[in-house]
Amino acid sequence: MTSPIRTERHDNVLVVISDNPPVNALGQAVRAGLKDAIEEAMSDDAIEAVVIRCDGRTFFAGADITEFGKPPVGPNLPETLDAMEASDKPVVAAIHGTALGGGCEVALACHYRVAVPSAKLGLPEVKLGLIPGAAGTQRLPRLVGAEAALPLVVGGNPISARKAQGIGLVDEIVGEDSLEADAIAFAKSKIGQPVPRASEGTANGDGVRDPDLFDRFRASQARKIRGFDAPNAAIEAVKAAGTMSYAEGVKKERELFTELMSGTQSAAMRHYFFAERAANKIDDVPKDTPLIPIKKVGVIGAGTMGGGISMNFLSAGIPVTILEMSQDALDRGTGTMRKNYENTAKKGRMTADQVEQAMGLLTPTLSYDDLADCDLVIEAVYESMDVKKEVFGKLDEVVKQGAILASNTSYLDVNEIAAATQRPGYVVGMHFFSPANIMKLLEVVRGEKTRDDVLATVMKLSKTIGKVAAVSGVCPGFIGNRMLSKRQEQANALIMEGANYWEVDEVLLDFGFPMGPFQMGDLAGIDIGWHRDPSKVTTVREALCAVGRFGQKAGKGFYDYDEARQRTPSDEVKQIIADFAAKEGKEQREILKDEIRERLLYPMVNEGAKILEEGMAQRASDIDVVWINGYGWPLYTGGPMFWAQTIGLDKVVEGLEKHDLPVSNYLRERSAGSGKFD
Ligand code: T1G
Repeated sequence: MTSPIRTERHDNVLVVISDNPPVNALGQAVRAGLKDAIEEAMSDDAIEAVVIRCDGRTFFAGADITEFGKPPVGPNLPETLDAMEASDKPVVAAIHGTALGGGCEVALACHYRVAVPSAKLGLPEVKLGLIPGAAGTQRLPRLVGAEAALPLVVGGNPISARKAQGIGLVDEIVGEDSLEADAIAFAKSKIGQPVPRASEGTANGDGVRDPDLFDRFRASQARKIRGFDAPNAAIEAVKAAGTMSYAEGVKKERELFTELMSGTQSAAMRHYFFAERAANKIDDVPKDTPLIPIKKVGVIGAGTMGGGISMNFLSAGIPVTILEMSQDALDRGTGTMRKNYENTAKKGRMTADQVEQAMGLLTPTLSYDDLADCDLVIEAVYESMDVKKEVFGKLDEVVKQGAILASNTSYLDVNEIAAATQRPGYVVGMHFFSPANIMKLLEVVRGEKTRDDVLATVMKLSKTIGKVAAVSGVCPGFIGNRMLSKRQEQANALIMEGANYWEVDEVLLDFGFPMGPFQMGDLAGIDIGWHRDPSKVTTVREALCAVGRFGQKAGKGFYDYDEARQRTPSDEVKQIIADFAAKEGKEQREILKDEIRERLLYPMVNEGAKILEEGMAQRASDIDVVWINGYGWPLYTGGPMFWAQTIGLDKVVEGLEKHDLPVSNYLRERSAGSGKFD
């Protein structure tokens, strides 16, 4: 098999080129080829400088993640990079695309780095539950200083070539279309000069002067890194660069890396990496299915959902015509969209021009006729089947043939909605999650008659608007809400049986969710949908509303809130629940957190198994993608189905049986078999 690495001589410069699509991952063949090429350059006196570049869309985008978890095969990257750096011949990294992870480490081991303006550089290993493992945590702080290195290593987000130049990671920005020639010229200009090495000295030259830097940084990231192991390890590795010799620092990095690699969090996050990409593929839709061009989108409803949905397309440069029933509602909706954009601009994440650009693509209207030439229309109207059917009936009359008609419904039957039109093949569900311009998840609901090209178009479009899409079949609640209802059922049952509602929330918080159901209820408002009759009390929520406990906005709901909105459990609420239980003749008992956790989470896994068994999800990993992106299931456990496999499906079955909860045949069968869903 030919090596993915080749070399070309340009006078006294050897250009080492990798051609390993799709992203020049540093797999075994690439590492071996790199090693040989570097040895060729070092042993030939006619070669006085080296340029390393990649064919295709990007410079090395990291180690080959598919090799992880398998026995390591040499040569190993760190040794190859140390040998290269030790050379006295200048080695220049010529960067385009995304130099990530091991790719960025290759660049760091080069003596110089040049990049095209559109290039990005980063160390995203923490997003895989790892830290850089080829001396990135040691070279980067020595090159750019610990302060600049920390956000890159601990946050894992890439930076632009210009920003990289600003911190000293990139030496020169070269022509977008003349990378190789400019890199060769740059390399020639360095011949005969002493070569700089990023492994020399310690971070910040003579060590980090600000001893509190690391603790301060850790505190500033507390909310984001809660529960994750890798970010703390990354901070420790960068700290080592400021206090240890390079050799000792690399040893420390290796220890931290190895521990993370063998841990459950990295296995979970590597699973998620591939799960997210798999979710965008539809097994029975050919890859080359022709796509429907989406040049203009219509949105019906300018409320919270309609406005948020519209912003996704506007931000991606796709014009939107938004329809409301009254001018007042239309003005309110478009006003809210502008305010959201302006808030984003205030945080520096958008420029004022970009706000105007986005809003300039918006056409408000009161008339269905203005939707006639849309390629896709998404309704985000009131969750009532009658209303949806009426809307789709009108769309069917007005909108051009061949356009996609999508419903943002969160649980209604998309087949029934499709039947209200003469074009059921063009009807699909696009279930966004509130706030729709922020939440990444998009549940694409495939009707019985939804056409392949409609599905393929919506899946591609989801990437264009920055969403993570997963396909669901038509069933109540699709994937996410169907499993959520099982957790909610148990949460309500638990507090009636005597569990403290704040401990139900704590169990989910401790597990890694952003908040629990009762805290969420207070945030959203206990009085949503309340009939406003305090004398009519048939549920705990009605009882709370009856005494003015509407939630955070009222200073009290399930919890009491102080001015800083800090919550404390309420004896009054505990008593209200106890009274309810007594009225229903329910014996209350002490319920420990282990039982709470099992009864909240195991029924979700069981429902996920039923979803798979019914074919409502293509694969278990799609369910993981839904729950991580739509409901805050902690990424470091890989999602409900991967987590269940990690703790053992047999444990889940046992727990369900212990609490007299249903066990689906599919779950039982998988537990007794491979112990895996997919
Ligand atoms: N290894 C293996 N396959 C990879 C890969 C990788 N590093 N990166 C991408 N792919 C596959 C991906 O699964 C998909 O496959 C195809 O390439 C296109 O990817 C030693 C230990 C580079 C920004 O974390 O962030 O280096 O689905 O759909 O949207 O210290 O891929 O087509 O079959 O994402 O244009 C660190 C991960 C590794 C970078 C391109 N590097 N990749 O995005 O395409 S750990 C990363 C990405 C490491 C060192 C440590 C993105 C991308 P398929 P894609 P994209």
